[in-house]
Amino acid sequence: PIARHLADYRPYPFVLNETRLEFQLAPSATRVRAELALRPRAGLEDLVLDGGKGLRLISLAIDGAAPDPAHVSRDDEVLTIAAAALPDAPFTLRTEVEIDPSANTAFEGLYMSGGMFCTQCEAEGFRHITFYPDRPDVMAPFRVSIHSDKPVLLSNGNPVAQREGFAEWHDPWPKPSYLFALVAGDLVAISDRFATRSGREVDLNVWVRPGDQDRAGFAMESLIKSMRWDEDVYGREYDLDVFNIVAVDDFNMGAMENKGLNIFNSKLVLASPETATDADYERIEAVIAHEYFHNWTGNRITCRDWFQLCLKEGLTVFRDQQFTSDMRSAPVKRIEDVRTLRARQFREDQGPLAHPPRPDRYEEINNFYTATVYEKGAEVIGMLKRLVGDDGYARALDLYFDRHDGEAATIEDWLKVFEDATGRDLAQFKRWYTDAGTPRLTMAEDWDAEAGRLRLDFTQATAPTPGQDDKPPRVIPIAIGLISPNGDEVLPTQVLEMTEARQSFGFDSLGARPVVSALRGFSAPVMLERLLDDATRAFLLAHDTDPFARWEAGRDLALSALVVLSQGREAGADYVDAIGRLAADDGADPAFRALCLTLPGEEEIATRLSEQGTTPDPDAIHEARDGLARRLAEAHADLLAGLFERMAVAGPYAPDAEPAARRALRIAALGLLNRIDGGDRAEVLFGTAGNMTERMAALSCLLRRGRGQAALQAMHDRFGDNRLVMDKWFSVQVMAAPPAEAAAVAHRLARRGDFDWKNPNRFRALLGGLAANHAGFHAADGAGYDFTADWLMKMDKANPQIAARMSTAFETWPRYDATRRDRARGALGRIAAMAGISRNLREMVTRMIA
Ligand code: B3K
Ligand code: ZN
Repeated sequence: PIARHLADYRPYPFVLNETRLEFQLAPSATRVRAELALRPRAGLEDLVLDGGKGLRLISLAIDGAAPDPAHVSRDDEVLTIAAAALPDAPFTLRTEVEIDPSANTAFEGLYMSGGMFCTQCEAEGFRHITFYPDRPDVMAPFRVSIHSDKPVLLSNGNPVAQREGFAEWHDPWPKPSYLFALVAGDLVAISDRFATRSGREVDLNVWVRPGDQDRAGFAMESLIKSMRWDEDVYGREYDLDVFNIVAVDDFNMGAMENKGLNIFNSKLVLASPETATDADYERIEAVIAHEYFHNWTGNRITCRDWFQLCLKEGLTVFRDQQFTSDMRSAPVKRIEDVRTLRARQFREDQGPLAHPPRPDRYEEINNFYTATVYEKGAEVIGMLKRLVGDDGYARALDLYFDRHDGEAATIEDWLKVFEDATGRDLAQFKRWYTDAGTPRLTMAEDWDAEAGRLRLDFTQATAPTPGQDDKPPRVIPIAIGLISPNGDEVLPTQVLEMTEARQSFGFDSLGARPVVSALRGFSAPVMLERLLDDATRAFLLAHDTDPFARWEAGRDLALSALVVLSQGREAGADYVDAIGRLAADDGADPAFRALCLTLPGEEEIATRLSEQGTTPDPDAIHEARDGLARRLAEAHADLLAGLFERMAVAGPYAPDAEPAARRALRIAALGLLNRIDGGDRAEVLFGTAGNMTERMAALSCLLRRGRGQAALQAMHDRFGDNRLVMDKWFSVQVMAAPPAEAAAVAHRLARRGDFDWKNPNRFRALLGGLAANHAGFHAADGAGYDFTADWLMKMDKANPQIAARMSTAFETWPRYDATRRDRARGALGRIAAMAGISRNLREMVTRMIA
């Protein structure tokens, strides 16, 4: 295995002034002619171009002449032209290759989806299209011409010429190859216009397959909101005459920010009330924004190398989170983000795949598009903003855009703009980028009643992670508030800056002993440990002025009860009472109440147990959670039934935050009531719901009561030809299956003719659905592990990126009991021993069993 190391970076020895590409598209024999204007950077060296086995080289010329074949060599990864065959002056390299998009099942490079040509080049897909210095620090303007009989021909930048069978595009903004895109297909657009604040008129198009236009309007609205927001909040304007978005059905991830031509997984574009849930709408809005925001944070300023990936991803996630907070409810968004962070990133950080936001070694870069790079990358920026303040942040960002526009930058460059703009030394802060692992922060209180003085004693420690044993202390911003026993806030939020392994902070002139509201807004991505009794947690759930801390108090109450219950002892009375009071509080935002009424998931309970040094038992956790949910329902049956009725939204569906919040609370109530009404309410709701949000919720409830068959059939009859709805249909059956049957249900579904497994969405629906069924995936007989391993091995031959990504279902295996560990290790061992395993999957499995 060949690892790449951050320390080995050196600039490319040639400067690329311009890239010209000409495509002659044909499904199994596409011709690509490339013309690169190059010049040696300093001393003349060999010219090494990336390009794999899939490129059939037709011709090669330097300044119009074929080089001596003795000076040209190829292996599986690169084409090398010896320095002896190059002029020590600017020159033109011309190549022509033939490629086979129809055979490209990895969906990397140029491939076909539903009869259309499309591309995915990040991170290293461009090398499957032509020979090229396929690295982000080599940037050039592109001129692209396309010959094809498809009616719509798109590439990056502005259109230069369009006629039947031909189009030419010019992108004046120098860009790396990973931002290249091409689309050719039978597509229709919904179109609009946007005038930037300096007066540029931009044509906006969302391209979809004929028949899908009526589901593209929300994506367009989201795009326009994003463009305006980036001008208003970051002062960033769009810089081309057109902005195109294309929806494709076969796509390895969510979407891609190619310059001026964003390509999206159709599930993140297409939405109608009948087919998409509130969560889908919120996600579409966020991802449209995310990709659009990349135009500045990613495209105008890109990454020097792939180790710096979080430079663009962490920042762009942070920006899309700010955007959603502004469009919807900021407190609810913060709570949702923390839930995702804990479920995905803390999980990653505590297992064999832990790595820092800026890794310094990888074998396959596609394995590092992770929750740590994205979500923790965003958290780190949130901390930076908290430490330097809003003004400092704004000045640093302005300086970043001024100083690095047009460049390929590093995390060092990023931190330097903050240092220069604010005068702050960020040497210690940098550890958040270079060190893996989630710090464990403990807080103890010392109350001096005589003096009216409270002292908070903190310690921080981070457990070793693979390859990093030593974890020096980090800067941790700890937001604190103090609440008096009568519920009034006596000290509004203050940020304590912890820099040492142990540190104390004092608060004077207090009349009575206050209750401490700690880590408000989740001010740092740490695990906070403090001794707190249930009565105090219930007090915070009732009185905390910080919505995150308030929600967190309820979650802690629930988790502490669930931990005890899963160990066969009695607990939960305080929790049941406190939640009843909150549910009845009509002054509180329905979305917030919905979050509080949702019990922590089984995975989260397992994580809490293993953080406490206990081996989680998935079956016991499943029962404990079920039992507590039932008790909540029994204790508050009337209240919940009232909420279920009152939160019904009258009138036509709108995906806005306010009606979505009401539906969320209604569904949370339904989920609990479903445990005591035998599924009757769900059945009525399934039959009458006028939107997919409630229909899916009802279906899931029915399946959990073992009476979903008629509903499944009805849904299939109505939506059988809608791929996105059928993905939901596949996944809900596995997710809602009783744990002991989950693998068998998955197995049965996988044998269906419409289990089109090469489609990443369909594959994820089934395999991801199983992984999300905690006790089902971790069934003690190993059926979940074996089913997953078999499919990963099959998928690896077609699409290594998807196989590698889905293998993370196994990443927590070391924390379970010996029986499960043996079976999981056996399944992983089988994968590792597979002949012809991809670099992607091999790296993942090797790290997991190391
Ligand atoms: N930058 C792309 C992700 C590319 C993933 C390549 N395996 C989407 C995004 O983060 O916006
Ligand atoms: Zn991104």
